[in-house]
Amino acid sequence: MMLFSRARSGSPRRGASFAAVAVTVALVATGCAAADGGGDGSGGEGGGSTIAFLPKQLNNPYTDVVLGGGEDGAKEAGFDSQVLGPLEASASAQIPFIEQATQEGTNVIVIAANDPDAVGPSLSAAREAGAKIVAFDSDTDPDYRDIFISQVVAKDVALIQLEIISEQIGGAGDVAILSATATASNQNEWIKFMEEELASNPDYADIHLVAKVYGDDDADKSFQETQGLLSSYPNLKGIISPTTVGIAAAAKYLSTSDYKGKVALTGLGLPNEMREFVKDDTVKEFALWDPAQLGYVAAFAGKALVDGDITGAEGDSFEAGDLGTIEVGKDGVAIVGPPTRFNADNIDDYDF
Ligand code: RAM
Repeated sequence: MMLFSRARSGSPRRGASFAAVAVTVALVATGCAAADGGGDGSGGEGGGSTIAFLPKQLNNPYTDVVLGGGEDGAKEAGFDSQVLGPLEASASAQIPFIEQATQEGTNVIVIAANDPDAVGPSLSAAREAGAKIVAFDSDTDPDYRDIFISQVVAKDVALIQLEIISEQIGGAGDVAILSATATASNQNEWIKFMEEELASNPDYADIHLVAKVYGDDDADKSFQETQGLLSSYPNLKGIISPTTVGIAAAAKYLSTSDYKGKVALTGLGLPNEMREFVKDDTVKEFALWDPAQLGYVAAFAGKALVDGDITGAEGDSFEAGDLGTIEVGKDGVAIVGPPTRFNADNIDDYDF
């Protein structure tokens, strides 16, 4: 099977209208609105239950695709759904939105944490009020959530990016990482695995990580950080950007610079954002998963928690609609699927 059909929900048209709704919600969020469907915390068979999606930030095309899948999953699982969250991915910006969802009595909060600890106290208060907490994309400290839906095995995400950069720079040279925010747990976990692998795998003995910089998932800042890396490290052979915002901004910079074709770029990107840079030879290959699947599975995890079918413990399993049975592993982490490599041969097969 190729990619999940819900990739369609990330099409530019649908993604844009969904984002517009989401931004409106964010701007009117005051912390006192009533949730659709009441949300008395009693759960039941999904009817009348509410689910609130709280991504790292709203104005991120990756978020739009994730939420498109989340919205589909919520509908199939019988939830009334809403999206709320900040416009920038800063550590404490999510707290007022958690408080809002709690006051509204939402049954499930699905959160991609900008900081694993900063959101802890407000998530604990939400749980005390009866909400189930599903972390997705970027985990909280495990004490603050019932389950974490991880797109892929974290170490595999790290390894695939190292494999690609190594192939592109002939296994030797200086490389740098352009990340998102410095507190994002998903980014930091992938970077940690990359550093460990570089230090221990003899295949990578001649590759040196010379810098880690943070573009905060802001396109302008990521663009400037790329520029800074290239001027500070004249011998740089490659850049790894494990964020869709970062890799697109770095590709934009490289594509019109003298470094195009000389400095390799890989990481995690959206095919629709990276297509032009693959076609103009700025980028040879990058990776990702199907982000819509992440949102879709998170909604069904919320349903299984509300219905009392799972607690999020290792060994639990739940049904996730078209994606079948999902198993919960160690530390309450459930994995959605493997990463995919995108290059000139296959990029036109994907639409998200
Ligand atoms: C960015 C965000 C997100 C990450 C993807 C790959 O959009 O940092 O958290 O999972 O890239």
